[in-house]
Amino acid sequence: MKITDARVIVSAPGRNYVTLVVETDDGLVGYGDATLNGRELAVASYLSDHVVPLLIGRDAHRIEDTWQYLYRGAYWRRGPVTMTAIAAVDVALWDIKGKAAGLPVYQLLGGAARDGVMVYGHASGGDLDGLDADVERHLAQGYKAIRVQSAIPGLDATYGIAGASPVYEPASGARPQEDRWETSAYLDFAPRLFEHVRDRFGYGVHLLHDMHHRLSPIEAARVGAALEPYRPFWIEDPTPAEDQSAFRLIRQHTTTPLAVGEVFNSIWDAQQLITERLIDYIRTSVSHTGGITHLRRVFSLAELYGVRSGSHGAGDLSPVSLAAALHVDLSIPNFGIQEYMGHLAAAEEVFTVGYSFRDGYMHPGDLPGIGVSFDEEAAKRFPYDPKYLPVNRRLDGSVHDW
Ligand code: KDG
Ligand code: MG
Repeated sequence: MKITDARVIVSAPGRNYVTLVVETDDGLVGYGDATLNGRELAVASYLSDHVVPLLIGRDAHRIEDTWQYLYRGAYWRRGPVTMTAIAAVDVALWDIKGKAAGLPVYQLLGGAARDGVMVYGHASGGDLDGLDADVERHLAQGYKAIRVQSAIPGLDATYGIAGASPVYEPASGARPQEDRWETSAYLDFAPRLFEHVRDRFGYGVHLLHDMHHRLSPIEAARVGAALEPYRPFWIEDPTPAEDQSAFRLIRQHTTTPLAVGEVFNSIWDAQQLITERLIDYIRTSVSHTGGITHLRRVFSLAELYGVRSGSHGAGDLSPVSLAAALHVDLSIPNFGIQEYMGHLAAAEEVFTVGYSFRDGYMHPGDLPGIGVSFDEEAAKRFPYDPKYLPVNRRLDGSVHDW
């Protein structure tokens, strides 16, 4: 089965998505997600200019060979642009293989290892009362696990607060929005946030929290220890993620479970974290970590060391990526949890999905392949809308991790 055509469509149904469409001489079409928030056109060019010409004429069934060819064959390795591009090709080929076999991709990955995939939703508030209302909304929808974020008193703009939009979207504007950060304000506030939510809702729901790379190792250690009585499911990205050794210090001081990985793009980014058991959950995403083929490799390494999966699933991953993640989640032995933010209504005009949510669990569905279709004509109604992720500055004006 030969690849006859591949093209990249950049559209903005509610937000920007980069979608790869791959066609074969058997008449099958596969879809991959190549979205890299705020840097969309870099991946679109990598694919259109450098990868698509290599795909034409290749055997669509040879997924591993194509992965190796694009990864090793480029000589230049890793990096979010390269690995997001490879991911889009990989997922499109798994989609085609599933369609050729008449089976959902999770069946090709060994079949269901569980009945459903526990997901966590995002609750946030401009203050703790606002957060309460959002937690209540999620509980009413059946969520068993909820990420809790609140604006921090004294700081104007804080990561993770949805505002009026039903789906949190940090990217905006023709220039990056500038947020303000002061670590001491956060260190005092985080335990109060957890105390408040546990007092109000008890211990029957899993609570998660994202620190978004802002703390030093010893600051993260202090918050992790302070949060122990409130039993977080995890604290996410406590420190800038490039420094794997930082987690050793955090680990020495707290039993609060640690999660990291949404900005990783290769197994090498997590090698030390996994093999030294410095984390509890690896959050690599299917779209930024080389697709299903490489994500499974990361999770298999993690399985050996008792580390569980917790895949990134923000709204900037298109429905194609969310579906691909669900197929992996359903089939691996060391699944932990899946992030689920959902997508804006406009995305439903372009993507038709086979996955479902019920009572806190998701299932990828049983359509052949990945189970998401993409309407290229509808996508034309939503032209690309360039946006940037915010930049973070400390109160003294210096740039801080966002
Ligand atoms: O594009 C950046 C977002 O994906 C990220 O800020 C979301 O941290 C995030 C999360 O955990 O969903
Ligand atoms: Mg995060």
